[in-house]
Amino acid sequence: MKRSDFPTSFVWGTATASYQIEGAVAEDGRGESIWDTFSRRPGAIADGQTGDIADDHYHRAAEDVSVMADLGVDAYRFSIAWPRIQANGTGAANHTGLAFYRDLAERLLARGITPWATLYHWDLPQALEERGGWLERDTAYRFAEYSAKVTDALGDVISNWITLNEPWCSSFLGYAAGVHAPGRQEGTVAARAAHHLLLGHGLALPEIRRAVPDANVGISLNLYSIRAASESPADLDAARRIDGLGNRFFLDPVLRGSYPEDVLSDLGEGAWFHDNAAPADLASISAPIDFLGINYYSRHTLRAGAAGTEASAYPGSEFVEFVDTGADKTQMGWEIHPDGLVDVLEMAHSGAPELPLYITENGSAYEDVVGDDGTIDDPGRAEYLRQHVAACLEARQRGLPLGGYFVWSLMDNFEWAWGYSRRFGIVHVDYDTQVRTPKTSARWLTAFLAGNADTSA
Ligand code: IFM
Repeated sequence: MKRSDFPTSFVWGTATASYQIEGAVAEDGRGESIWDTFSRRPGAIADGQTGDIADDHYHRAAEDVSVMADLGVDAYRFSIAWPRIQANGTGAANHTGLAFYRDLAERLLARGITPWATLYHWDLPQALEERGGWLERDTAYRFAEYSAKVTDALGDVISNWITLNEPWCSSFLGYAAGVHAPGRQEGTVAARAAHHLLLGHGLALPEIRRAVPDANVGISLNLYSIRAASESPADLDAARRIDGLGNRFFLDPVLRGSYPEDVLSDLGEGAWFHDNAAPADLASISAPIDFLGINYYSRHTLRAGAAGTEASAYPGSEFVEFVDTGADKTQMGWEIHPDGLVDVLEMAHSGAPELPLYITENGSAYEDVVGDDGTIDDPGRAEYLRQHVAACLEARQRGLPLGGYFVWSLMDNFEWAWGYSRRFGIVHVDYDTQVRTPKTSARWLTAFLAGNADTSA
């Protein structure tokens, strides 16, 4: 496998998100986000840490752009912190916040790296959460207003825009399981948060297109390859439910303009959606996008089981069991199935045959060891990366319209409820010194991008 097996237009990038790397949470007019609040809740974060400093990227953006230039990537996907732009989620834009992202974009462009900006990667202004957060329809309008301000200000230096990152996480992990900010356990009502997130995406689209005439706009969904553990009707139904809530509940409204009826019925939310998710909402949500971003990490194998006792990320389907198939896992406990990447591309492609697809995240956490000489050899992550790049090639050879691949993540960072105990970076971050060191996986990527054939298989 060589880079030249892919078209020259194929985009090779790395990805991060604001709260996970920036730090500087109280600087230059940034307001509080739901993650600032949630990370201070006792027991919410595995290692009791916050994103207060994280990778200190806010002060080290120039260095981080140089790290990327040395890697040889074409593109960088980062997110814009809403509370840096509007401290309380409404009102005039904070020019200092905008200036930070303009400076970042200009530095990237100067090094030949194309910026891809995500408008919402989970850091909702806390003030909006206090008004009901994503359970309130008004938050969708606030998001569209914020998106307009950002794209009006930065559309001359950034043309690639992603509205939302992984709305399943924002809604079901945030408002049902309660393991992500804002940490609420509202059961099936979390589906309403999903609708308001998607409505925000739909309302933001025309704003972005107005502000950036050459915009390339999409949304990033976390999709899973789903299998039933057996052909038994109960196991097939378990797979249908998780595929429904995790994949189709987001793909269908965006690509087809409707919510899957079976999922609304599993959730018992049909009446609310009938009364509140109007045809006009669905027309906005399904307005044409230029690409679909897919974040792919793993496959789920499902069977019917006993109801769990913890608040579920799949409300209405608490009796479904995730089966350990014995496949190798990353440190997250996520099974490694590179062929699942092809499955999710096929799934998205079947719903929208003309739509370009991008893997906007893919990566792995491993327990890294810093060698005596300061190097970090991460064969597990390097192999995960190689296998998933090979899956991208397989997808293209099957004719799937895959236009690019972004590694999650450029560098180790705050892994949400896991704090700093999980490292996804291909570049190591020493949190005491903030020194960045490319790992073996990064060196593999650099060699691959430089055109060296991969011989490690
Ligand atoms: O770190 C996250 C990222 O913010 C969203 N997608 C999954 C990654 C790994 O958990």
